[in-house]
Amino acid sequence: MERTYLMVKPDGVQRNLIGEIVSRFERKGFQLVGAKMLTVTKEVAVIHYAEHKDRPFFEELVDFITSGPVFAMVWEGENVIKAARVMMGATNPADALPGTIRGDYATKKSMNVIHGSDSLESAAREISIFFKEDELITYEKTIRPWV
Ligand code: RTP
Ligand code: MG
Repeated sequence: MERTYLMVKPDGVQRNLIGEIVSRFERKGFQLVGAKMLTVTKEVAVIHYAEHKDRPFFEELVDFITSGPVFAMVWEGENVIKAARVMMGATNPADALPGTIRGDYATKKSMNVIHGSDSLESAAREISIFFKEDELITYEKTIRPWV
């Protein structure tokens, strides 16, 4: 079953959006298999955002993601990587449709509330950066056939 790495960014934690965000993915029918609060270190931020290291906004991005606690999660489900990206909305909240997380809760590209893996490869990479295998729980839900 496919897994993705989602993270409520420091702005989302400060604005008390953890519950709202978790709730959206629960109600959609995805399964939370790992979650924790943590503060991202500069070293981890540089690894996590390595693909952006030559972009002009890289320093601002690292400063922001390390500026306060985040809520790190692994979610499991059918096509969860793509579906979570759709539920998050466009990177720039000005382009994010109402009904998406960024469309409903963000105005700035630099503070867009949530991160989500963008491919199978990045999901595997990011999950391994933030979670040990024994922190991820696989379990059966009896209501699964209904969702
Ligand atoms: P994320 O990685 O956070 O899920 O966001 P994303 O895939 O939608 O966007 P990505 O291109 O990976 O960019 C990572 C984060 O960098 C910030 N950003 N700032 N100032 C800018 O032009 C700019 N471009 C990107 C955003 O916070 C974005 O989420
Ligand atoms: Mg990205």
